[in-house]
Amino acid sequence: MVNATGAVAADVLVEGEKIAALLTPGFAIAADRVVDAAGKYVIPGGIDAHTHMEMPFGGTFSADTFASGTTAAAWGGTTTIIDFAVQAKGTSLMSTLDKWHTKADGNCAVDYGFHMIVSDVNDTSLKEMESCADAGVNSFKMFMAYPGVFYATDGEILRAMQKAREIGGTVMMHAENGIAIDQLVAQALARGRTAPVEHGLTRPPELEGEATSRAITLAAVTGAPLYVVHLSAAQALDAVARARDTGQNVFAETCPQYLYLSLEDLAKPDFEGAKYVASPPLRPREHQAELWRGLRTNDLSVVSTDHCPFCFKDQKELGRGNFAKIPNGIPGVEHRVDLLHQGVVRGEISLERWVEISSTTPARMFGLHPRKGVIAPGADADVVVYDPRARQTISAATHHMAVDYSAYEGMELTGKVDTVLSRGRVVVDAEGFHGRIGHGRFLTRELNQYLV
Ligand code: DUC
Ligand code: ZN
Ligand code: ZN
Ligand code: ZN
Repeated sequence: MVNATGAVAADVLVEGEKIAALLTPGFAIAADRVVDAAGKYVIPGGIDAHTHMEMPFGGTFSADTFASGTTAAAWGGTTTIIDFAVQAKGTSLMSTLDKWHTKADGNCAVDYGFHMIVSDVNDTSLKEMESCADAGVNSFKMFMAYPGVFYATDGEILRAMQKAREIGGTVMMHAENGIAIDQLVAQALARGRTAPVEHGLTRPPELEGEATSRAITLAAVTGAPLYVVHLSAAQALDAVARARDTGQNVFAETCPQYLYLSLEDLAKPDFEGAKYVASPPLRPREHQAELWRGLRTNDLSVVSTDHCPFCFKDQKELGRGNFAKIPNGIPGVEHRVDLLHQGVVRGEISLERWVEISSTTPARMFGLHPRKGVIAPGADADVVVYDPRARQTISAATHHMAVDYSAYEGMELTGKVDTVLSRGRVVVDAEGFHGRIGHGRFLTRELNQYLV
């Protein structure tokens, strides 16, 4: 059994939806069902704190529904997702929350929570942040990118951070300088540069570094906790590390695509690069070593997927002839636990750190611990039996996400999910999926447990 705090040989006793006890092996007791995990790891179910199921985008939707996306999550050993409710400009936060409940409630195979994207900062929505927090949604994403859509000015960010500080909420930041990026995009298009790689070239890492520093400064001025989402660039990591060295409540996540994929993928010919368009963009390969180092030093605390799948056919195609119109996002909810286990296999992170960044820290960061993120008496029995020696090859032909390609097609992995329990029910085992759409429950979340 592996927790973030260490690995021990133990039998995990499950009763109903909860973990009842941890027993010394050999103290066998009568059980209705025994899952033999000899030679395997028993870990807390993965928590993917950043997904986008059926997210509206330019007249289309991200390809996974809550049903298909949470089923794929379960296959990959993730038993909790936190998805983003998206405030459309001119609408209220609470009606947005209702809308996302309508999409997700009764339709999830594993447990789920929400963050709120605040795209319209005004007196009403600032006040509504309090109601959101009371409804178990106390983390608020804002954008320094996408002028005219989600973009918030520094003044708006400042006001939302003041409110977050007041209510103990965490501001999650998409930190890229969208004003400068929009100029670079317009210039590239004016020169006839339309291929997917231009998406990466017009969003240079310096503009992520700059925005990250600015967000950190605004957080310092307001005293708000800041969680930088999908950090991709060494420049941004430097800014986070400096802030953390001063003791500021600044945290960051990265995503598997930034650890394993690069600008070279975005440069693939014949529009294939479109499969790799996400924001921030994939970076030159040199950034990867920095990100792994950040995971070891805890300057990066969490790995989430930013799972936002768009089919290559029909959806990514919208951007043929204009890279700026390619829907942003890479599918990944099914493979995060496996891809991070490769970090253990390659000696980048320890076994315990694997559990910490994929389950325990997201649970604590987003107020789900000790119910989630740990194998301990009283916790929900979200348990994964993981076979560290099994081999698998990632392919769209065998994955369960509702998307027609894999960004990791052909990648060979060591380690594979063997059995998955969600609140005491076996939802995946060697025979297949035994879960049920509607089993997943909405999780109201407590405050960030890392705040000092
Ligand atoms: N940011 C996200 O977090 N997800 C999808 C697109 C984006 O810009
Ligand atoms: Zn973002
Ligand atoms: Zn996202
Ligand atoms: Zn079975």
